[in-house]
Amino acid sequence: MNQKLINQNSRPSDADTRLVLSGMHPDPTVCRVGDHYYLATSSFGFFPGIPLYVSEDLINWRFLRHILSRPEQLPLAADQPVIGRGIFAPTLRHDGERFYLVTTNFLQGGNFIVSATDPAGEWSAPVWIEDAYQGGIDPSITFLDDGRVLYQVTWDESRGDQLGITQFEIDLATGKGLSPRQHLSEGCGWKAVEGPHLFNKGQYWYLLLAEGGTEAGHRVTISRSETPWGPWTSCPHNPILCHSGIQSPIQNTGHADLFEGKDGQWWIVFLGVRPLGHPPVHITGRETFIASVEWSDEGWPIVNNGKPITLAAETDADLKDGSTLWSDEFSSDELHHRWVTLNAAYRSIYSTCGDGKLTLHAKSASLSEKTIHAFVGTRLDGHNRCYETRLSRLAPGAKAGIAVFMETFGYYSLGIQEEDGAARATFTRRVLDMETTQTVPLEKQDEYPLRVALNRSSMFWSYSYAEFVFSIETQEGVWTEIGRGTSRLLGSEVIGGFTGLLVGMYCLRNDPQASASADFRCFTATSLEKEGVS
Ligand code: 6LW
Repeated sequence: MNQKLINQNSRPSDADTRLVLSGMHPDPTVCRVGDHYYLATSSFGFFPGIPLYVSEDLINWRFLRHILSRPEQLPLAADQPVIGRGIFAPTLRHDGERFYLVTTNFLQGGNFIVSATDPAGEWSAPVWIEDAYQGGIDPSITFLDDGRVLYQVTWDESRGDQLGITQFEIDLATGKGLSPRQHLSEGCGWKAVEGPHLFNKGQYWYLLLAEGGTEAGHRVTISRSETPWGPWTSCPHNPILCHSGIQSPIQNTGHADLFEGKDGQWWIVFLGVRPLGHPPVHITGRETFIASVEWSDEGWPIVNNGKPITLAAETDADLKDGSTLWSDEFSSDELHHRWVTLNAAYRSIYSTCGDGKLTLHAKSASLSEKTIHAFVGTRLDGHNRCYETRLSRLAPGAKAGIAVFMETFGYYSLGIQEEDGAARATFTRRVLDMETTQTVPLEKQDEYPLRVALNRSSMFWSYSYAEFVFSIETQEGVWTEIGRGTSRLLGSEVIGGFTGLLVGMYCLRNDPQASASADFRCFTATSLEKEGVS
């Protein structure tokens, strides 16, 4: 990220709109404690869950830890879709002594609270909201000066109450409701009212909402009242952020959190996508952006001086200089935080003991099975990327390789298996209910260097339909393409859900009873030259 600081002492400008977290980082929430800003995002069926970042200048964000890092904090069901279960939108707040995070484990327990005094340390076990008050998504909390805590949640009619936002007083230590639930708002006129955040500024209580649904119509609205219980007056220039119908590389902007900076300047973090093609399809998930906020004389927030969000500075997510973004030598007995597993805690899937290799223990025979997979992936965070790994050992009966994965019904994979002294490579494309495989015989090799490249140049009749190209390096050092597939068919608009693509390593087994494993040596990510694979 270029080093230009967000100018803290002059009027913010376009230059102060940024892509903060690239790759899937939706539903951002921020709280400031002293000079530090803490940012967390939702994580669905990824384990570990809820990445937490810290910054002092709102430009440079350092990964601190995953808040949900223990299996008991994040029960996930192996047969459930990663893209639509697990952890939905969180809210992060600090009461002057302790950090609190409230969120939803969708259809696996519902809403719960975790907390910590030291954000970098272990966070507590979940405190589940008591049954009578359980339900809905996007919980949020507001600390009142008298020590009481208000809890807002997107309530659904299945609970027999009015659709919209509901509020009640809560005991964060027990998850118990301390006041009757009260309907708060049904929004400012658009569908799918969600992502509530209530805060006080001056004489007003402001209720920030996401509306329109987390697709092209997504938007942020705000209303205010002289009490935290309403009645509410909508902001006359709602939506305060919406890119529907706006010419911008960023679309679907919505689900936001508003906060005051240490110098009194206000900011908004929000989700958005960087789609490709027409109609737009996004593959890097909903990402986290930031923009400056001014307050009008009438006391209403104005995002980015009322102008559409543009990415002033070329974000490193799209650097096209062939530079190596990172390289993982698996030299630690802990996996780097960039890696996640799906619907299952880490340790049951891989083992690494810091001797320069990662061992995956097969759990399934195909990535299309609705079960736990020995798959370890990292978020795709740009449109010009090349990922390489070296498959250094294949146990008998194992087939392993590199994959681009959204869901069990949305992935491309290149796998190697060896039998009777020979080897073969299988390229699989699974898109919804269609699955194709191409198998080519190979020379048996001591090691199989595997590569997947995504480049807008290797296109499918139009510039902006980037393709994934899968290759193997032969013993003679020649990279040989085995298969390719358009990125479009793996986009969220095609596969569905709330996540983004992962790129990673996997190991499968032919015989469900047999134990099979594979070793991978190093994994490297490079940003590609625009002019195709170098
Ligand atoms: C999240 C809701 C939303 O809980 O999508 O875009 C849901 N907004 O607020 C999942 O991210």
